[in-house]
Amino acid sequence: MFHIYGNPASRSFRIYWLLEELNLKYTYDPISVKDAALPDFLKINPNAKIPALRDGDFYLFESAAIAYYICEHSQRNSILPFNGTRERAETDQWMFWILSELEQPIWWNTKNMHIWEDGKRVPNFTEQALYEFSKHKKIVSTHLSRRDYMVGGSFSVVDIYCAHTLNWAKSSHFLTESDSTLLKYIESMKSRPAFLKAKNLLKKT
Ligand SMILES: N[C@@H](CCC(=O)N[C@@H](CS)C(=O)NCC(=O)O)C(=O)O
Repeated sequence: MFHIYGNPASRSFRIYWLLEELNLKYTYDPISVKDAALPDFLKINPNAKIPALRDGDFYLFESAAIAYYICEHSQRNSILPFNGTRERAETDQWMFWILSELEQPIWWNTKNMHIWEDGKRVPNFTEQALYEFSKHKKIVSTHLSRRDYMVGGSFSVVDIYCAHTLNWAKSSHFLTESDSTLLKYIESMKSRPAFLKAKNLLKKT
């Protein structure tokens, strides 16, 4: 059984959504972003960040590493294509791109707007973040204008990461009505039963 430390208003949601897609059992161990800095949690993730996973006496941090670990356990090629295939290489390409490119301007903007204390904030930072994001937005929008899913012809772990990140961009006002391809994609991913199940389940806790 997987134990997931986190909370739904964070990147942890990606993991709950994945577990629901795979119909795997897990426990939800709620921890706030603030409490992630407490000494007991630092033993689990020295970065003071969520999510983190426990599987027996094994601990893991970094949401994508956690997602891959869970996918590998499921042995389901459609959610994470098997190693050595071209689809797997494309999966890795998009996963690394989402985390290192697409997500970063949104994340740094969130830090600047909501996380850092007043003295640390950089004026007009949103403008720079939007500029960077708009370059990435074009790439993903062009890609999705020709297909329903990020890789291959079916839903995979990349769609969880991409839709979650784009939805974060939307709530940060980084998307406008003219981003119809991306907005349509987000809505389609959010209508998946597993997404709704994760959302409802976590609402109750
Ligand atoms: N690259 C990490 C990022 C984790 C992360 O930054 N999580 C946020 C919540 S979504 C957090 O715990 N932030 C606390 C902080 O930055 O102090 C991952 O994908 O797991």
